[in-house]
Amino acid sequence: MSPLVFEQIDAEPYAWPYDGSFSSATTALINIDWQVDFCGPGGYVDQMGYDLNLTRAGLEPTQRVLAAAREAGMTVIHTREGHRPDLSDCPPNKLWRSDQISARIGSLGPCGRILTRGEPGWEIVPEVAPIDGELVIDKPGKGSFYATDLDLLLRLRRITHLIFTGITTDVCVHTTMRDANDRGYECLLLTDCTGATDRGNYEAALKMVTMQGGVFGAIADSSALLKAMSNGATA
Ligand code: C5J
Repeated sequence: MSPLVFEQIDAEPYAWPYDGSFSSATTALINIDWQVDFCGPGGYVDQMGYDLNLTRAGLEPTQRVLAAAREAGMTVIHTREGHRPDLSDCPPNKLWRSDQISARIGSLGPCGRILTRGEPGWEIVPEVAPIDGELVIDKPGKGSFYATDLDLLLRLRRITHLIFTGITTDVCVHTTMRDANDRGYECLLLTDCTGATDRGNYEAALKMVTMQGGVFGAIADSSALLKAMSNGATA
């Protein structure tokens, strides 16, 4: 498939990307932690007592973006937060904290063992599940670069631009976007394709991106991205 080039999109605080256009060959869509544990009934977030409507809100627009990225032949990457069944990659303080809020990592809940690889709660929800050929990154932490081969995979594909969806905005999405920005990737976060366990945190996390002229990149509604992607031209 020939690469497609797309024009800059309406974004805050600058038209994204900074370098004028983006290409299906050098841009990756990164879907962060769309797992049952973070947005499904009986999962980790539900066990902690947070409102699932907040973390599920971005699912529908993300489905549309995912379909457009697949059609354009963009690299699509999914991430999953979770630990080895023996919890040998789970820092004791993370384990302890989860216990304090009655959602101990590795303990049995309605969706199997909480935040544990291979369990039903750890799976990506069907609406945005990976298909054959898409990359899946398993990570023990909040950031997607820490203790994973994500950076290597991106560099080998000569990816320079990253578009983010996922949950939660203020935790795994932010940690990953900040790290990606430090590594020189040009980042865009889709505001309607992400959510947090708290509305104020979601809003604050979006605002933080826009400070200092785009301190970690830019934010935009998925409609702006889809508009640009519907007008792609071959390079
Ligand atoms: C959290 C995540 N919130 N995926 N993980 O613990 O954001």
